[in-house]
Amino acid sequence: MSVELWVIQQGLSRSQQLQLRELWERTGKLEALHFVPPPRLPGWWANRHYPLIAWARIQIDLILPRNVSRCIYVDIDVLVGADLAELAATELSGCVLGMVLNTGLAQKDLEYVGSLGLTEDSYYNTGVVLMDLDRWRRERAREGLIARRDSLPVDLWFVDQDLINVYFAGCIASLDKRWNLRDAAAVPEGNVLHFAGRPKPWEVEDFSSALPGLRRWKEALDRSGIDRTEVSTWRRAMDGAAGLRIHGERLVRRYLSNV
Ligand SMILES: [Mn+2]
Repeated sequence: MSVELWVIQQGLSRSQQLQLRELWERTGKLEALHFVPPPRLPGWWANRHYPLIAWARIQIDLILPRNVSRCIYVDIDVLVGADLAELAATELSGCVLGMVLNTGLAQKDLEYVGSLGLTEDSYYNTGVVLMDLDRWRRERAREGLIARRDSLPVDLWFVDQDLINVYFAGCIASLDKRWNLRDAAAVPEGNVLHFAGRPKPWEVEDFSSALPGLRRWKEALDRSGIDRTEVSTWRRAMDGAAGLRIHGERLVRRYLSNV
């Protein structure tokens, strides 16, 4: 089976893109590779923890061509140790999306999820999403999601994840937890490991005392031959400026929603 891959990215240099292309070409299974920027959205949808690019998954029909009828969305903070072809063939039982339940929420998070009208048994993690794109387009999901955002609080703790869960509530196919295993102490074999919490693998300084999953991420990185390049000062400055603008937009939005 061959794979067509779209990388939703901002600020990857030419040389980084080339390194990634060479890495995937070495598998002999790459059909095509595309580097695409995220479509635009209002700045105030971002927050301190989740940049605007996290929302790109709700605009998937603007990113992928019309002839793509099914796709798997995968976050950046994962280590895939299972055959995604098996996930791609999983039955969605008439649902637009399939996801893994976001179990193990802390008490304060459970209360927050409750404020959205959801429970631990109806709140899914959006780090890995199996999507029926034909149905998504037919039901005009992007337009519906964007319209629904306006009726939710300005501050969403888990941004796109909250909106997706509220919007698709009651019609999400529940996937086996191995497709989005949020446990850095687990091993990747047979799983999609999702480093949803902290630290992120790229924030770990000393892997010798890190959890097994994180150590395996480092081994995979070393095998890939990809440089772990520092973010340039220019890029940091640009991100800082964008962060300030977004913070300003959020303040205005909060003010407007209170008057
Ligand atoms: Mn993630």
